[in-house]
Amino acid sequence: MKILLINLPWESGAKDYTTRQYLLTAYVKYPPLGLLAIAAEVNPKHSIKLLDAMAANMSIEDTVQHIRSYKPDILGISVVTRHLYQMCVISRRIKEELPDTKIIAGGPHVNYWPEETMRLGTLDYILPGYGEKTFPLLIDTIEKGGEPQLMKNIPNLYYRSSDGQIHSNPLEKAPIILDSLPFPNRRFINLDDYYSAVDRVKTTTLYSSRGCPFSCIFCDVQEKRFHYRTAKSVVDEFEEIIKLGIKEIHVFDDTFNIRRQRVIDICNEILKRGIKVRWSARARAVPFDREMILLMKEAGCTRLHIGVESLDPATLKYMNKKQTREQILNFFQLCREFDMETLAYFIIGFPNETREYRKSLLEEVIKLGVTYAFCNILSPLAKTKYYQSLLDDGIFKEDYWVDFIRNPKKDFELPLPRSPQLQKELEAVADDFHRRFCYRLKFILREVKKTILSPRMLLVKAKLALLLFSEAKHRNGIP
Ligand code: B12
Ligand code: SF4
Repeated sequence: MKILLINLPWESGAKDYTTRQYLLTAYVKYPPLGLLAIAAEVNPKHSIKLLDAMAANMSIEDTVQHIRSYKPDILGISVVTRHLYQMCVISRRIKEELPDTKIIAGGPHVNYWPEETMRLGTLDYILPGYGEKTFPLLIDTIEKGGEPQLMKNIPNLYYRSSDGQIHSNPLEKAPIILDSLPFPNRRFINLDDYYSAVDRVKTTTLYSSRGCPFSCIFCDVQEKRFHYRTAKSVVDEFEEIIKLGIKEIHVFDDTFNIRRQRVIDICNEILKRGIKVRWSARARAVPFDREMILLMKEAGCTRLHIGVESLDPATLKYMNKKQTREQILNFFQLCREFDMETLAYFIIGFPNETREYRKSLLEEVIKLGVTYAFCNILSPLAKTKYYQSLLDDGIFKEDYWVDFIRNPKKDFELPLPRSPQLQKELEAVADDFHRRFCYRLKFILREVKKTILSPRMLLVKAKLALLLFSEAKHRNGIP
């Protein structure tokens, strides 16, 4: 059978104001690990192709044309909530034009809203949860004729019986230790198509764990159990990736260092095998200590990403970050001491945050010695405590996300949770933050030095710098 897996295009997706729109596509293009993971154990007798319409900057129409000319027997779509409209348009068009193609959706949106997604009526199957084992099972069952009674044996599956009724099979909990899952199969993509603006050389991502037990009020990572690979499995994947010619690995976990001992074990395993590769990870400020950073450094870790969010103690408390200002300062102190690069994310726009705080933020960030910094704007994402608080307090009169999820609209935009003037001010602060952070002589010289041997990465960085400049020209400074 011909299977086509797609990552949806950006066009007409729901807008939010978390990250400034012009930065979204310029900064990062990373591989769709979810699609690569579900493809890994599909019987090799089937032909699988992957279309990353987002990375290829394709339009909805281009994507439909591509699917139509490929004529797959099975179309698998990975869906995030913000791309639900694109999913509906594309799957409806394919149902009309290729009625024999079976369409299956999975991914973060489907995991959160399976019933509602099935009710949209454009899909044959919905497969929430981890798809590594269930997707190949569904393919085999469809190949055998796809009778509804056979579908009963596929965990998590939503399907229709012959009378059109929706059925769902019981949800199977994913294992806590993920070593039995295959590694994402990276041969379905061209690794050269992916990069981030902070890379120096050819890089790719891996996940060593999934889920985060914390409950920051703005965050929609719903997977609250921490699932992880053991050190052996993580380092096996490092070795597999190195064989693909990759020189730098970015561990894209929700939070890499939740378990201190696992971090230590991974570093020791890298050292034991004598692996020489640069790597980076997404971390929290706790647990973090001298022994840990020393070992990480020895094992090749060169950069840590951290969601600082705020440097104001009251705001940190309000957002339930479970990370104090002191712990954050200690994190950066250790990173400076051990010459570990950092990429820090900040969020502005929390209630009670003062204008003075925002004005002094950039200066504080520079003092901390942060290597790269992002300033986002607080936005009420679906299923977050922050969004719920806006509903509870009557600031939002309707459940706009639920309306969108039941009836996805083109270019959907949530109403602002604050005055338009304040929103404008926050946008100006974020733009000014990025521009002034990047337009420092020290920063520019360091970036050029780091990337001088990679014309491709120099070009990515130059494009980003131009973008920051042209955006700044549209503004007259912070109101
Ligand atoms: C890596 C990552 C990225 C990377 C790569 C994105 C990509 N295409 O994969 C980058 C930085 C580019 C990115 C961008 C964005 N991301 Co992102 N990202 C992540 C992150 C941290 C890890 C995803 C991952 O690789 N997991 C490991 C893989 C193996 O798991 P998985 O993707 O969930 O896939 C499994 C299942 O979901 C399922 N599955 C997935 N697809 C399919 C398809 C089928 C047919 C089937 C059957 C099953 C299936 O099986 C897979 C294997 O178990 C998650 C957080 C998280 N923990 O999920 C956020 C997350 C997915 N991103 C999110 C968002 C919002 C975005 C953006 C829209 C942000 C923005 N404004 O630009 C964009 C658009 C992304 C897009 N269209 O894919 C949200 C989605 C929330 C939601 N409700 O939908 C998440 C959950 C983070 C969050 N809470 O905010 N992201
Ligand atoms: S922001 Fe980070 S620490 Fe907080 S819940 Fe989300 S993933 Fe976990």
